Amino acid sequence: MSNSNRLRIAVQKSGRLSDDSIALLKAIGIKLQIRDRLLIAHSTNQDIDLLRVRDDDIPGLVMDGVADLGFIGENELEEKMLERQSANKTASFITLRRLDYGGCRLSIAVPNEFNYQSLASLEGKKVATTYPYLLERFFKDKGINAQAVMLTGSVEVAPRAGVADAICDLVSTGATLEANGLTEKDEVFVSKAVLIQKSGALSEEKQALIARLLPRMDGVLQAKE
Ligand code: PRT
Ligand code: ZN
Repeated sequence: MSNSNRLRIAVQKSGRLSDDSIALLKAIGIKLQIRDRLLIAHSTNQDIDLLRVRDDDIPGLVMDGVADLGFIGENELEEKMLERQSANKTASFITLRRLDYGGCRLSIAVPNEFNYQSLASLEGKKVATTYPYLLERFFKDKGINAQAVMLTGSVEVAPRAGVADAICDLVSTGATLEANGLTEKDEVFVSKAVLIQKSGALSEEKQALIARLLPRMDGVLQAKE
C-alpha cells in the first residue's frame, strides 16, 4: 500500500452522490483528472487523491483509516456503523459537514391493499430492506416484533413476489413506490450526504489542507442557499 502524504478522499464512483461530490470538490478549487475506469484519481493542483469506490465501501474505508475523508449518505453511514458495532469492530469517525445533496428518507411502505392501521399492523410480518440494522433498531425502539428480510436490490418488488409483506426503502420523489403499488407509511431515517473524516490524528500537512478546504466549502454551500 502506498504510504502517501496525499490526502485520500473516498467518493462514490458512479451513482447518485458522484456528480455532486465531484462538483463540490471542483468548486472549492481542486483540479481533478478523472478517468472513468480507474479506482484512483489524482488532483493536479493539490496533494489529494480520490478513491473511487462503491458507496457501500466508503464508511468502512474511513473507519478503517484507509481514506482520510469520505462523501457518503447518512443512511449508508449509520447502517454500516450499526453493522460494525454488532460485530465489535471500531466504528468511529468525525462528521465535518452535512451537505446539500443526496436528500432522501428511509421509509416503510406497504402494498396499497394492505389494511394498515398503525405500526402494530406489522407485528409478525416480514419487511424487505437493504438496511436491516436501521430497520431492526427502529422496530426495537417501537416495540414491534417484525422481521427484516435483507435484499440488496429490487426491494420494491418483494411484496408482489411473495418475499415479504412490506418494504423499507429509500424514497425521494415517491414515484418508485407509486409505480409498484406501494404506499409510504412510516419514516425510519432521514438522510443527506455528509463529509466525514477518519478519527485519530492526521499529519500536520493533511490537517492544514483540510483546514484550508473547509471554509471554501462553507462558502460554496452558503452561496447555494
Ligand atoms: O453502486 P453503488 O453501490 O455505489 O450505488 P448504489 O446503487 O448503492 O447507490 P445509489 O447511487 O443509488 O445511491 C447512493 C445514495 O444516494 C444513497 O445511499 C442515498 O444516500 C442517496 N439517495 C438519495 C438515494 C435516493 N435519493 C433514492 N431515491 N438512493 C437511492 N434512491 C432510490 C431508492 O432506493 C428507490 O429505488 O431511488 C428509488 C426511489 O426514488 P423515488 O424518487 O422514486 O422515490
Ligand atoms: Zn451501494
